[in-house]
Amino acid sequence: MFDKILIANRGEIALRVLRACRELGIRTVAVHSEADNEAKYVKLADESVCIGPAASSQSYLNIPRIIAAAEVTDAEAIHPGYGFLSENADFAERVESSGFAFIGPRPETIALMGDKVSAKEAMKAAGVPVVPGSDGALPDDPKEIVKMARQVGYPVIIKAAGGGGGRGMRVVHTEAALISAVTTTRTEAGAAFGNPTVYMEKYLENPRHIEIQMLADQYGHAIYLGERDCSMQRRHQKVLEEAPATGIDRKLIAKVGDSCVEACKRINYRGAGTFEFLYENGQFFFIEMNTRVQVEHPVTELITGVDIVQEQIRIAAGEKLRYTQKDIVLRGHALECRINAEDPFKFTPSPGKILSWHTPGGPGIRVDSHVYAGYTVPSYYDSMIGKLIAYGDTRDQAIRRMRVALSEMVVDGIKTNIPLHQELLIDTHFVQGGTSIHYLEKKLAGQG
Ligand code: MV4
Repeated sequence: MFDKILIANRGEIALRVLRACRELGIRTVAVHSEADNEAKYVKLADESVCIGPAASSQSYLNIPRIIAAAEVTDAEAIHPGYGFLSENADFAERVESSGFAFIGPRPETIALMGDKVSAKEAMKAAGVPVVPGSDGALPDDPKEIVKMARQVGYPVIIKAAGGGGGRGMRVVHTEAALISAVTTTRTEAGAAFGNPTVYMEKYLENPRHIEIQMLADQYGHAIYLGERDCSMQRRHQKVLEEAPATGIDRKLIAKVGDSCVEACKRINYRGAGTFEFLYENGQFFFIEMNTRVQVEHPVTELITGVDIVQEQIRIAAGEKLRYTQKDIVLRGHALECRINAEDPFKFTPSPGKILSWHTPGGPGIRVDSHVYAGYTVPSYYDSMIGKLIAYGDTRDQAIRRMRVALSEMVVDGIKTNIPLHQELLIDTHFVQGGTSIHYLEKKLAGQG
């Protein structure tokens, strides 16, 4: 096992990784920007290194500084968390070529999955169900593109190979709009991602966003840890996640999960990863794979009993998976509310000093947060200040526990989205379960 790990991230995930390290008896190095000098997890870490000014581009995205910090502290491995450099193949490559272990997949795997065209091809070849579409990059010839769209059937969606997470895509409803949409998406993709490659898919009008959590070791073993429903989102920002997904045939999930296991084995996947699917009319369609630990990993931890961050570390250290698929038994239900420093209905950021902070507790409640009374939420980074996670034997019990937890939670000094969560937790459609990716935006627009 590693002696010392450098945590190349900030906020709640830095603290989450720190806790996993401590439990494993691993020393920690926190790297931080000038804006995060006072963060408590920085003081909790065994060592800390300031890697630059507040702007992420000069600190949390500054590859040479992070590698230099690992060198001067003699760390053995680097955990990238989520966001920032976590899915940057060049970073993973430079971490490994500098002699450190990257706690994540091989750089080539990150690059393969970063290109959404090659990711989809790899998954299709492995037997994972994918959205019908162009089967690769779109050709230049407009006539061929028109022909493809007729075969796929309108509406179609044009997506950038270098995009993902909702960036670089355009829905097309008619043949008249097709070619200009392709041209615009190409131009924007070239400018935004340095890659003008685009592809086409059938546009699914009202799907749910279901994702499957994977773990794979370096010896050809892979397992899936069930699924999460992340449909409750606004502008591609998830708001509330849960596991398992309600109302989906468990046999179908097992079949899709098995195909994900097969895919991980084929691409020689290493570490934790997530297969993102759209689910509509009883069918799963792969869209993207995430090669990092995700914000919402705790809901999976609660229903499986697996510590995903510890497993990431064990895998990177060269240990064999400690679980086989039959060890993974889903039990109960978990919900996660992302707590953001923002106006609950206007969504404008609300950074500033937290004057009081009281977190809920009791059976089945978990709070993952780095903040405390007196902490100032910096304006430089995303607005998430913590995650409130509720577990119950049933979804109904998890919902009840979450309602109580939200009512106990006190955050003074800044605005938070807690009032939005309180509304959602009594929303009849949410309580019923199975709402689509468009539900929250429609509700907020007054059509819910
Ligand atoms: C789609 C889609 C409908 N049909 N692809 C958005 C984020 C990126 N990961 C893929 N996205 C979508 N791809 C097809 N063929 C609808 C979305 C989409 C979406 C997906 C997941 C979660 C939220 C979303 C919000 C809007 C659109």
